[in-house]
Amino acid sequence: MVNTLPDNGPVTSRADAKRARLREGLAAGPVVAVGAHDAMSAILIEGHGFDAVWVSGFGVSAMAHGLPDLNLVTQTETLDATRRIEGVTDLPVVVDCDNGYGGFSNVVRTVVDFDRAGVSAVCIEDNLFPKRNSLYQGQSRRELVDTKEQARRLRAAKAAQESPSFVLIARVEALIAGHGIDAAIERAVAYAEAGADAILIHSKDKSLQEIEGFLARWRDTGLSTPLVAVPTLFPDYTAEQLHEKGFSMVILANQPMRASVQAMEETLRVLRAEGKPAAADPHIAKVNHIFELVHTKETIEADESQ
Ligand code: SPV
Ligand code: MG
Repeated sequence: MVNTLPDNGPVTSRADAKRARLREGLAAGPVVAVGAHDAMSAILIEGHGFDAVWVSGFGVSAMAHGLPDLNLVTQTETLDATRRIEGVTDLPVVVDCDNGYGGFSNVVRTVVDFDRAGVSAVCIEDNLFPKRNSLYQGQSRRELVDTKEQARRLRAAKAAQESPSFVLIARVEALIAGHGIDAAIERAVAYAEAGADAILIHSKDKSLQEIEGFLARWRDTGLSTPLVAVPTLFPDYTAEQLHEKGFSMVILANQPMRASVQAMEETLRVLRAEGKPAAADPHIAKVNHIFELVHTKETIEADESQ
């Protein structure tokens, strides 16, 4: 990343290069994407050598808006957050677009708008609006869009995308909703046949039995659409291990958000207890480090040398 200021253009060549990188990564596997909730988290993810940035709906809801992940953040708010992230990273950006923010036309509009914004991929899930975060363990309604209707939306979205290399990931929530492996396979097949470029199969079964069962059935279908995992609740498997099981992409969706919250809480506790900034200094980033991360010196030099 050599730009001193966020710079999205020219959108085609920059976007095409990132999309090609994502598609090559999916073919070779595993692509490891890490969840960003803002531009700084994307800068840090790139700096630590990961393959892609996941714009986390959970992360943007909680960190940028202080809201629960229940479809409260709108399509345009997600697009704003995405543009800031897209502008500061050379990594492919994969955007969590929830359920496309509504019905058929909302899904189509979402794909067109994010494609035009230059991102490499979006992920559209089959949770009915308003969705519930998949990791939430409390009592909540979990209703899915009818399979045929979701396939219809995905097919139309694929037909509407303007850049051939833009990647549409269809996310199957059947396991999360408790519908079982048969229903998950039926949905995954329907979405792949509708033209999805990858299938995200989400699960909260820590034993991985559900995922293993899905993978065995998926192999039987003979379909070669790449699979994507979000191993938040089966965190003991490495990306390589998940790749061996059949996943082409692994999304570490929320660790930077959780690290940020824990670090801020600890720092605030120390500041409150000790009453002076020096108490926090050993545990926090140096001001100069922040200046460096956002290219402060280069930006001033570019201004003052011309
Ligand atoms: C997100 O990061 O917003 C995701 C992943 O969708 S999860 O929270 O596991 O559903
Ligand atoms: Mg999400």
